Amino acid sequence: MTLADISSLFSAYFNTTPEVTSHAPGRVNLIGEHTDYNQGFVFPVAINFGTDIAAAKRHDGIVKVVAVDYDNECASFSLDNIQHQPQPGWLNYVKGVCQVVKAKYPQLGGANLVVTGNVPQGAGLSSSASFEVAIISALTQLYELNIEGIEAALLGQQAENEFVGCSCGIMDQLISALGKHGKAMLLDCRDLSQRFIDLPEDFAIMIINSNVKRGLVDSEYNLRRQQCEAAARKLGVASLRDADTELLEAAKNSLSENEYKRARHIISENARTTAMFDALAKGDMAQVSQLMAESHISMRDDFEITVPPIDFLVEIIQQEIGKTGGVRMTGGGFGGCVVALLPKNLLLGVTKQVEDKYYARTGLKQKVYICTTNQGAFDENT
Ligand code: GAF
Repeated sequence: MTLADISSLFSAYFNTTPEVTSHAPGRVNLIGEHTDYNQGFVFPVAINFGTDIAAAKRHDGIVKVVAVDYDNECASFSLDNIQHQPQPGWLNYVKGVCQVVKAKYPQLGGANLVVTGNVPQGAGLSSSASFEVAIISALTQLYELNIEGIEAALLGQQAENEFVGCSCGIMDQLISALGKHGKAMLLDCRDLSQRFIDLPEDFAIMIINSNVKRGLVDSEYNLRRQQCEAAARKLGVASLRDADTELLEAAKNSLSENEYKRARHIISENARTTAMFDALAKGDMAQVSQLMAESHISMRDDFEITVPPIDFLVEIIQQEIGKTGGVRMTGGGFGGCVVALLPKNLLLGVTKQVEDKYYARTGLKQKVYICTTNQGAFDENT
């Protein structure tokens, strides 16, 4: 959506022009899954799907929001009395963000907000983080809150952990805040330092939504987190970031089978994620292909977060691209999307193979997005 579009939507609802607009992107993670809350490494890219907000101040301490994509549903609440809504929905994200921002910046006042977005929801492309970061960006501009990228990401994560109720890590909010055009980010989730690497120009990022209806995502996600934390405790380390294969094998008998497998995924995935940065730096696409393939197998067999239609999508695409590019499931798991990094000239062939085979086997209709990269809402070039 262009700035003019979101501004005119705002004018239509509130009969006045907005004072600020914000945009925060969704993301696709190329490798490094479930490593963020284990203080490890992730490798996401900010994409050309995101959330747009137009906003203006109010002087009565009320936040009023129009959600364009939910039939223009409108809701309002007072900053002095923010109550969690029992039924899940978009409003808790706004309330959660306002609560954590207000706690740190008491000068935050009321606002009128119009919100719209195009990140596919429930697909593992971070529609929630993009929403949180877009709200934080709008409030930061409106009230000149001196919030920068890392703080914005931490506030978004805090809102999601403490108010919405999902124990997510920091990856999604941080890439939505600080992603850079044309680049993937190697993020160290322990100290939040970032290294950026150019993506090869003749390669495309293809995302295929499996359209598997995701069930139990939050409970399975939180369970994986608990299993990782239990494994770290038994290994005597602060987080699985500090464990290695030798330590894991030596302590194997003290871990349950699941704890052992979860830890093995995290240890091997951290190594693959840093290796991915080096492989891209060298332009070694055969190595990229290998690392992404191993990551998928580890998510399937050790972390057990893939589902058969997703495994099948990966198989179809892998056969088509061979060692020229990589493919794996991306995001939290249990459905959602597959990501492929592949030469642009293979896009048509891969799309055709997926169209020919996926529905016939699974009865599900995939959706293909050819993505471009984007910059984060708090990137200095924004
Ligand atoms: C979800 C979470 F929000 C992230 O923090 C991350 O753990 C991811 O799943 C899995 O890598 O997107």
